[in-house]
Amino acid sequence: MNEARDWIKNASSITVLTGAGISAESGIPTFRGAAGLWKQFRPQDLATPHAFARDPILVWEWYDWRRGLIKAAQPNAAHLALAELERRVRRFALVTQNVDGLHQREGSRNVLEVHGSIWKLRCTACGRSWEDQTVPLSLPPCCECGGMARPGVVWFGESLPTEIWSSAERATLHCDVFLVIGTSAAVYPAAGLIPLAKSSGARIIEVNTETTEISSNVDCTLIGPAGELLPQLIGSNA
Ligand code: BJW
Ligand code: ZN
Repeated sequence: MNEARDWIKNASSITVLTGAGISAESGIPTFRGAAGLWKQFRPQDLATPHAFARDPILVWEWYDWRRGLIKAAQPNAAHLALAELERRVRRFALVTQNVDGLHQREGSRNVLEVHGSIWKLRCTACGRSWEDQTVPLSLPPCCECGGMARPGVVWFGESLPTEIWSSAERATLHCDVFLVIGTSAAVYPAAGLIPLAKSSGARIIEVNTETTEISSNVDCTLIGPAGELLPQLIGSNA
């Protein structure tokens, strides 16, 4: 912990990759693991373009339920620690796989949402995208063309938003410290940022409640809840 804290203190450029685990202490379920969403629901029924084409109502019901959980949740100490870190470091980027928007709610600014946002809707006919925070959602048709809206998230088999992904890769290539927080690092291409950071010479620090497939390839793994460890690591509770 002390050594990792020094790497952070001395870094002038930090990039962070977060996953569902950082929002777990806010009461938002993760995807994998014993209490994960994929234990209860099959990803192929809910998180693919094919699933939406087959049963858009079912998919929307699931997203509407998750929007309700997220809206009622509050960012936790880990989100706060990262927002504080951003204010202290010269160059900072927060690459998140999360669609919940909790980083922004806690004040993080340079957030790259590589899997989209649950608060965005996109027209399946004309591609127009808009924000909608209502819960429950009344699912209005597109006001330009009347087409059906879909959640503005990235499903399996879909490409990541090009510009945002390029920014994430650039931030990964040019950082001194790369923090990996609350992700199983099982989903690509996001997980591929970790070896990319390593090959460009960054120190990699992982924070997770358990070891993951990347733990043996990082410089330091801190085991424990992000809401407890991040304030200590970043010195925001000192
Ligand atoms: C705590 C904690 C606490 C708990 N504190 N820690 C290369 C190799 C193999 C496969 C592929 C590959 N390239 C592409 C693929 C296919 C696929 C993929 O990766 N599949 C793998 C699963 C095998 N990838 C894709 O399809 C991607 N698209 C793509 O590659 O496009 C190119 C292409 C186009 C066309 C054809 C082919 C290729 C898109 C992936 C989209 C993922 N979408 C989802 C849903 C988003 C919308 C929604 O939210 O509904 O994104 S799936 C889900 O997984 C979600 C997450 O962002 C993502 C990652 O999960 P995450 O965040 O890591 O969460 P968990 O639950 O896995 O882990 C939580 C962790 O937290 C655990 O480790 C806990 O221990 C820890 N934890 N509490 C700290 N308190
Ligand atoms: Zn439209």
